[in-house]
Amino acid sequence: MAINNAYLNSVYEDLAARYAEQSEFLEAVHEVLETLVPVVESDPRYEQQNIIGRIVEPERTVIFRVPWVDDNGKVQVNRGYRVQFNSAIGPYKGGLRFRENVNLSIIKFLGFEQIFKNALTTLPMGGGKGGSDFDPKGKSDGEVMRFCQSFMTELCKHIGPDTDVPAGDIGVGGREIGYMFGQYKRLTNSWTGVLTGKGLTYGGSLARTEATGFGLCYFANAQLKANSQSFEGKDVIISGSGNVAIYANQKATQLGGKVIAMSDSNGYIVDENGIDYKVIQVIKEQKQARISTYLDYVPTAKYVPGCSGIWTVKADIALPCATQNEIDEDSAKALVANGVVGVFEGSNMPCTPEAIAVIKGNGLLYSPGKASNAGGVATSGLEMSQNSERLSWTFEEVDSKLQGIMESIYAACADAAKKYGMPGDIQAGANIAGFLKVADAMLAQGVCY
Ligand code: NDP
Ligand code: 2IT
Repeated sequence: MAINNAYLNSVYEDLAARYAEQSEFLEAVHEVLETLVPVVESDPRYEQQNIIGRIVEPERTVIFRVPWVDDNGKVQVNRGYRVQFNSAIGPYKGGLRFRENVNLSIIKFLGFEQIFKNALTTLPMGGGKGGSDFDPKGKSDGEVMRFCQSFMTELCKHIGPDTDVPAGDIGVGGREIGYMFGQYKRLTNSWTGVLTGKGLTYGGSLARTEATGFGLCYFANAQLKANSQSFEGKDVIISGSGNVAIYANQKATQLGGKVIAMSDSNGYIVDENGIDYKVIQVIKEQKQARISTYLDYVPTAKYVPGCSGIWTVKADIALPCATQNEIDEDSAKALVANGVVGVFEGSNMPCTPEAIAVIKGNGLLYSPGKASNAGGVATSGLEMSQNSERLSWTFEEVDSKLQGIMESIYAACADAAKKYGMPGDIQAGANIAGFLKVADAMLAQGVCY
């Protein structure tokens, strides 16, 4: 759909023609640009200095071969990516995703979102993202280690504690970070905080594991509270059963909600008595098993194959925490029909544009991932601070900083939305508040990138 401003629309059209095959990237850019109309119309410098044309193009993109030897002695080849999108306000920062469907479009959409998300955290971090079309699922520990070592053998040339600091994302957890950190150290002969999400014995931060899920619920709680609501007594759907989903379950439950449905890429479970996050931890973190095995622990629960049906479960709050475009228009309609009060995004870009229109059009509360899932990268920023000062903070210290950051992100989004004439529109507010910080830094630094 055309953007209602000639300059923004021409930048988008140019991008759409140049990168026609990058559908996820174009979706993410369009979503941001259409909310920036009042911003570029209120300050001519953004157009004069072509800030939009610059912000949609990565500063640097690295694509590389990742060869590794599998357990049968066969030489495998995967592709590695690192998109260094924007360093105006700090070193590039963002996760690494290891999943079969990873391609340049997906890494660029994630890197683009990361620019605004990182700005919202108030910490000095630029935007970047990387990954590979390698999937650790079904691979042995040895295979994962050899892959991670090979991946880092190239990536180490492009990153550094003051240059670019990767972390985890889908398919990259503590194990993968550990193997990559070890290889970086060996290749550079230096111990630095070059990755976040590290283990607690070697520079990791307490509460980083929990941070994205906890942060999501702190954000949702702030938005619910501003609308005279809360988690108390509410039934909650959480898609996914990975890092973000597990700790979103823990915090939503602590805040008085009951998590009745969770999923993986094969199907979903429904347990009307409430899903204990500790059971999911055992299934996913210890056994690397499928969510269907939940029935071995709770035989009264129900398992349904296929992922999208989870949005038809009757509940009050939806927390998508799996992947992009997991809620389409029909799923959004099902949420509306079931009387859901709010959709708060834990995953990156889980709602399609059509789904967002249905959700917002029907008056549901809605928070975009770049605001409500920023707790993960914010706590990565806190890990970087601890590494720099060679100290570790307590769980309570990190958790309370996280909570403060999430509440201030909510306030910044709400304020920006109000200031630009869209009160209550947290999606527009997030894009505007994130953009203003980065754009003003780019203006101050001249045409350097
Ligand atoms: P994990 O790899 O720990 O878990 C991902 C979960 O999502 C798994 O349950 C996985 O199922 C499911 N999933 C993945 N792809 C699909 C798919 N195509 N359809 C249905 N389910 C799917 O990843 P995270 O929890 O770390 O990440 C989840 C989301 O949160 C991603 O969008 C990520 O970008 C975002 N995010 C993560 C942050 C972090 O700190 N980790 C920070 C901010 C955002 P299966 O087991 O079958 O693969
Ligand atoms: O999408 C994200 O914000 C992440 N995967 C976390 C990035 C980070 O650097 O902690």
